[in-house]
Amino acid sequence: MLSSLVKVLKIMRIYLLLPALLLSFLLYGSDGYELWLNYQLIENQEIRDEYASAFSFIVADTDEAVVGTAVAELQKGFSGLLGATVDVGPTRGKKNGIYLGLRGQSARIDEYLKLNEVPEVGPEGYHLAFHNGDVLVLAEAAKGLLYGTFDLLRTLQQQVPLAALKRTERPAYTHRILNHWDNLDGTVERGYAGFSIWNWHQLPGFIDQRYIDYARANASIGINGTVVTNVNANALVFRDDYLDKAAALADVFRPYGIKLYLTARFSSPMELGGLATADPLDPEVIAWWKAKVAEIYRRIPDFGGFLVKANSEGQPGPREYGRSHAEGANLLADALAPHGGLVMWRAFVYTDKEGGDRFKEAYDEFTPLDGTFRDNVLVQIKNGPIDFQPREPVSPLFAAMPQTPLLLELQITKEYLGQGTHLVGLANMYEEILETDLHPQEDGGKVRQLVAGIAGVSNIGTARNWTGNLFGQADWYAVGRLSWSPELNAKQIFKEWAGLTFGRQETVVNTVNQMLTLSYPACVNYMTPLGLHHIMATGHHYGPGPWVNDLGRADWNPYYYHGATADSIGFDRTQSGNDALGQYPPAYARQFRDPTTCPPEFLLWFHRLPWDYPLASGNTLWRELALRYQQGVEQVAEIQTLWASLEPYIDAGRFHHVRQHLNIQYQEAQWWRDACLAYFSHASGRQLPPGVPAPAETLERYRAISHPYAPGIRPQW
Ligand code: BDP
Repeated sequence: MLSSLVKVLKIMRIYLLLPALLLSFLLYGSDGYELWLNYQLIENQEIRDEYASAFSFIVADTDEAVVGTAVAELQKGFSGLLGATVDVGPTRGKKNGIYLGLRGQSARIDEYLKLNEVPEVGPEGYHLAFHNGDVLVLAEAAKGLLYGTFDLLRTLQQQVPLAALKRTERPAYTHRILNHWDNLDGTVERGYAGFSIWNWHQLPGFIDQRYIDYARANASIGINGTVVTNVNANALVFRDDYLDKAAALADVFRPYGIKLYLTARFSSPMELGGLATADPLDPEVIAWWKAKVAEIYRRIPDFGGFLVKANSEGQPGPREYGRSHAEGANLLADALAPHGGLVMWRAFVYTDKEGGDRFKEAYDEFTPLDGTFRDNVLVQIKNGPIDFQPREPVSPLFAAMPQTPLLLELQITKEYLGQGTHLVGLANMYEEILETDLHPQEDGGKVRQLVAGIAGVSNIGTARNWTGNLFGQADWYAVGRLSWSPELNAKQIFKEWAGLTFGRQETVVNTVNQMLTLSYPACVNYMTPLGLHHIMATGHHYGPGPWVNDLGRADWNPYYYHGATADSIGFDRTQSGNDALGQYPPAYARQFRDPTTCPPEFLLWFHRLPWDYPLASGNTLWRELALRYQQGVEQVAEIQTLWASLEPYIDAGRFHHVRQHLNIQYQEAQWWRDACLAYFSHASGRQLPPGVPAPAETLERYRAISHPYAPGIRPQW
């Protein structure tokens, strides 16, 4: 009698709570801090009841720290999703629960395995199942239980009926890493979300809650490593006191299955160790690195290893001593190998050589070294041959180093894609890159099949919502999900993120998906249509600067990349030019060789053509270029309209936040169109076609715009 009264009261409490919770959410909303992990109460009573009956307690058959993390996450998740507290440990009188267990170590799991065949899931994979009223998360190692838990919670957030729960997941890549370009002074190179979240000054004593929430967010999308310092590295991070600080971060990350990595400045033995050289073959240098690495592992037993940018943009490296990149990488690899550490050696190199094309340099430098790197070296390659442009053909290196494990470096921060003010769903770009098939006549030639992992250059900062622009969260989310399942398509990711972030209503999910889907082609159209590239303003790269042609080195100048004259425009990288196309497998390069078959989005990457060149669309090159700039602006207007339609569904805080950024984006899309078309119409001597408005200002005015304090600029520039 008494117990049924308690039951009724409990149910009433939920009913009373529900409208109040919803109302307060709509009124005050979210500030975005909780990202995609906001675990909102499930409104559908039937589903909530179903979940509540299956999740009345949690049993974890292992006491490793990552499993503790998983259990705590489940409790947090259930309290949000079900509005209920779930006990840990079997509870008398309650029939069904959730079991986290390892194969061979848990009676409940082994009982299930007797009846069901589950393939090996490896060190990080897991199997989820609904069996006899219980939910089972099973794995071979504790980390799998953590990832399985986050997947389960994601599934519940999407309100999937439990009966449908039966799947095995294994990550496609072992290496799923974030790269922070964060400096020890708290600034972030190419960061548009405030300052670095690492407060080096107050570490190791002060552990900001953000570090923990950061680790949790990454674990939830499968990220298992993070490089916390900038590739333009500072040797100071290897000093004792800084290593203690780094160790404190590693301690925070460990229970979330995340390894800490550091960037290594190649000249550290000189700067920190006082040696006269950093020559990789010098015995003293070799000894210095060995000792330093041992010191790191004493503090951080699971230290991940080093990321290195060498002989690029002024960074020191082995070339100064006449040694190759492989000799440089192997020096560090040998020091790390006894401890199980890795070297991620970047292929983003270009030298001061006049007359060379940056496009070709990395390939020329690295392909002869294939097969000469130690086993614990990965070569990390940016997606494109130049530099994170809005749309690049993929780097030819992906198909040219079959004996070396490769990492794909993707940009999450949007240095060349609108930085902090533009909504650009990068998952579309990631999908295009991953699905590019460099060996179209063979199996296994897609970029996603050629790499061993993904490194995403982070967009995280001290902004309350982490990424500054709220929709930047979708890019962070996408890199995590793709590094686990690279075959996911952008639409799946957009919808998933939208549902987790803004709630499950279909209108919201579909509209947010439409916005994100439109946004990438929009950005390419209003910035760099038809394969234009590297035409951003100097230094900060914020806004257009196609006219810039007075910088110290030819290939720093936007003009170098398009060379517009009264007759023609574009960069001839075919056989009649510098034959950069020759670096690709012939079967892939074929389509690009001829301007009539070259996909229009890559046209000016590979061809120099007359302004009146007729395109398949029926337009001349000039007309098509102008119309695409205009289309980009119109697409942003469309995105604004889509967002406006969501006003009734989104809390006021986030709605207004996004609306303001979209307003800026619209103005800036116009700025890009007008400034570029003012310049190109001047260079070509051609009038704008009907349908494209005259630029609002004169070319001189656009050239005079300056942003001395634009964020993210390299301190040394
Ligand atoms: C360029 C950035 C520069 C980075 C460099 C890199 O402008 O700040 O240091 O890439 O990736 O895009 O090393």
